[in-house]
Amino acid sequence: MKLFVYHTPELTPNLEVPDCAIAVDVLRATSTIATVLAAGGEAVQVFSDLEKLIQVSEQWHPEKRLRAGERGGGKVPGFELGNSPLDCTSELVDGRRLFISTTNGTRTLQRIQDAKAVLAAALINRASVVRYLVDKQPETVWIVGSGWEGTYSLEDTVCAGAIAYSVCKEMNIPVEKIAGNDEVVGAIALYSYWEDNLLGLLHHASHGQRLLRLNCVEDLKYCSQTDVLDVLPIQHEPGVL
Ligand code: 3SL
Repeated sequence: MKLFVYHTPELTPNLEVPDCAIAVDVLRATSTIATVLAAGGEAVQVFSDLEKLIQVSEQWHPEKRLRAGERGGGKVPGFELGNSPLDCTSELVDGRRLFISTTNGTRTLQRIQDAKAVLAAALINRASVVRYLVDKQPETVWIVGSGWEGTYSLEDTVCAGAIAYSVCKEMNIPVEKIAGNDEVVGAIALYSYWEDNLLGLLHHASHGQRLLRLNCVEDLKYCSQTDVLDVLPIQHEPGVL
């Protein structure tokens, strides 16, 4: 297995398709997706475009769907949900499909949707993703951070590092054997430094600060936990996990 970390979807190679691609958006899209599926959501369907989301979800029974839209951290007017995983209780999501569009995370999932296997990872479901990689041993794996509008984000890199670190540990192999690019080594170093204070890192990160200005302190707490959800969001058809 060779792991590659890309800090943003734009940095992924254009003409290659990996065996497995993992989208990461700790704050907050992939944390929300994992939460919805763990809470009994029927599926999550992702869109980069709000108009398209509305058009496709219209074909779904109103009682069987939920629409979530986020732009700039805030909820899109007219949608039932924004992008807070804390709103995704099992009472609300059980048996329903979530149609979601966010600024960066859903774009990442769309960018990698042609990979042979597509997963969504956050800190909260890291162990499930690692278990999948160790069991299936895909040859090439991309871990793709969502960043913020094309720029680097600390929280996605630390999660990429948490995944890579744990894969090395579970497989008992040194990082040099598994790292396909330098970013893997950098991500593991970041995780090793912040491992015991991930909440501190999220508070320090620029998007964490943006969310704090929007009073989302509880979201940061929730998203900073590791391995608390046993759920593997995996794509069944393009854009649907
Ligand atoms: O950028 C995204 O996809 C979102 O996760 C951003 S937010 O955390 O909902 O503001």
